[in-house]
Amino acid sequence: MRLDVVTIFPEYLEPLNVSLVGKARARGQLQVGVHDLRNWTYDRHHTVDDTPYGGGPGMVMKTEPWGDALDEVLADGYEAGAHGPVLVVPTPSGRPFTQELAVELSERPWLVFTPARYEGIDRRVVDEYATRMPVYEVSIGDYVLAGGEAAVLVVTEAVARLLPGVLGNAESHRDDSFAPGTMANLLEGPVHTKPPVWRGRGIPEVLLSGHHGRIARWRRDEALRRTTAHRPDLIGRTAPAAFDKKDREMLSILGWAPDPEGERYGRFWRRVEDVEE
Ligand code: JBE
Repeated sequence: MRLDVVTIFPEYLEPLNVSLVGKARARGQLQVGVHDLRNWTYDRHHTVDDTPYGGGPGMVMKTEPWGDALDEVLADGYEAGAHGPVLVVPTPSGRPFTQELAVELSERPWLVFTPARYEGIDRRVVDEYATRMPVYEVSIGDYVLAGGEAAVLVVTEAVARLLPGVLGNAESHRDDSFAPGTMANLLEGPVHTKPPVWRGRGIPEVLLSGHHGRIARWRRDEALRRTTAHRPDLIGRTAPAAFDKKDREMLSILGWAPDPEGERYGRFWRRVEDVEE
């Protein structure tokens, strides 16, 4: 896979040299180009932003540097043999970046990222490149960052670990929380390792029992416990068929029941205390 990032803060992308992504690069599984947007400014002050039409606070990133940068980065990539680029635009007004989208992007041969500072990029830039390639406007969460660079790091790491051979163990994806599929998407429960006692704290006995069936059940129950506590939305929208009898027992203990009323709009479970409202 080839990655290009155009940014006014190339040094912000230094983490791409480290850890999993850095190793994938070193092994040649990932080609990364980081490009300084200001290389495509021609005035003394290397201006990349201007005041918004229609008024309002903040500044908007200008069309010309982005257009010239993207034209050159794309031309150089094609020249180097890359093909099938998609544009990935991190923005708080994008669609949510999910594991499903990470899988989709990991299947593309070439990602071009355009992280913006200020109030974002002049709309005409996205509209222009959308006529030439798929454009994904993505948000990594409902909070406001100072710019899209951190989101590029997030998306890159989520995508890179899915590339063939990067993680080593192909099994490790199937169990990922949020892995797409028909199974219930549950958060993973607690994990433990040696020593067996630390500051007076032991290990749940079942994990030392060697009884694989009971261990799997305990892990499933802990996953249900954690998911109901932290992500009730994930439980609510899980089809009843994704839970077995023991799951239902545990859900009942945790105060969850089937919601026949909600089924019409994809809410299959509700908290029992919500009943008498
Ligand atoms: O999620 N994002 O991609 C963002 C980009 C820029 C600013 N805030 C964000 N949340």
